[in-house]
Amino acid sequence: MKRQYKDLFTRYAGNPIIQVGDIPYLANSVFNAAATHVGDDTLLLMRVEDRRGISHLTAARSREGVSDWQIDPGPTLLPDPVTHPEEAWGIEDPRITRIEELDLWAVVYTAYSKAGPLVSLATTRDFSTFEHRGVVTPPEDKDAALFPVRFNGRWAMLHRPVSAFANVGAHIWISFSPDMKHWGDHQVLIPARRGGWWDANKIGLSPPPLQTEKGWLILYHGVRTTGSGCIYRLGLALLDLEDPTRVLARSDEWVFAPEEDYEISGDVDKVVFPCGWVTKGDTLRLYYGGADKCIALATAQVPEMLDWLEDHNSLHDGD
Ligand code: BMA
Repeated sequence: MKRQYKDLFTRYAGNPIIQVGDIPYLANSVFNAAATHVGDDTLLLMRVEDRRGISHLTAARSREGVSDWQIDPGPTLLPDPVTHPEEAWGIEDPRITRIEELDLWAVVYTAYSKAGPLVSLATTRDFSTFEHRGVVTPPEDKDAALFPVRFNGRWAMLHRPVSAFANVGAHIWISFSPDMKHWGDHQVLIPARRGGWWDANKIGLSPPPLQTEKGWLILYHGVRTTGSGCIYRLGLALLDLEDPTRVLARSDEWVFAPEEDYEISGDVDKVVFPCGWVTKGDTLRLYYGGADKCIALATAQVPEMLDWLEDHNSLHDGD
């Protein structure tokens, strides 16, 4: 008999967990935060958009990862347009990967250059000082994150380049590097579907890949264009643990979509946009931007997500 499911994700009743009024200085909005564990704390690296329209990153720490956020008194990581001209119009949407082998965190983010958005890398050991390692892929490219381990000696990164070529769609790619700086062996990993699908034409990675016993669990966003604007929804995929170029599963339906007021209405309406998740045992905490205005939290059970994906695998359906 087919397993029965309720919604995989449960929203925290106190959402949104962080709003612009919680930031200790004036800003326009706070959203799209990366997440990681630092010691016993959960750390969020939040995108804060200032009142010029330029974004920077600010850290928030909490013991339970739900409330009582201690927010840095000023910006934690500012764009550095003097030494990094590609950061002229800000830095956005970070994803954090803990790299045990190097005893550091890699932060991959979108640098908004005058030639368009591109992917940049910084590393840190304490989330107070950062080493800007600079551009890793040229524009237009965003929604990137590193895997925490090497594959046959090389680092791997998921990202979403956009082609100017008409109607080819924007897909999730995978690339490899010996040093995290120089990337090659680029290939399409998960293509956007076409037609009426929820994830037609434009998709992108959401948080970094999560290692599970069945494979690397991927949460990605699909951008559906409608007569009244775009809807950002989320779906799942699974990659082989040893060879992440092998896609084992991809969900047919979306698993999370804008429903609550703080997701439906904001600076950009109908957007749920996670850049981070953390786990404790089987419980997963997903941190996501609501309507480009606030940060919200939802929880899920990893084994249930994997079962659901097995039952909703559309990998071999038509697109
Ligand atoms: C994407 C990114 C996100 C944003 C989303 C909706 O392209 O720029 O930062 O949340 O659009 O506006």
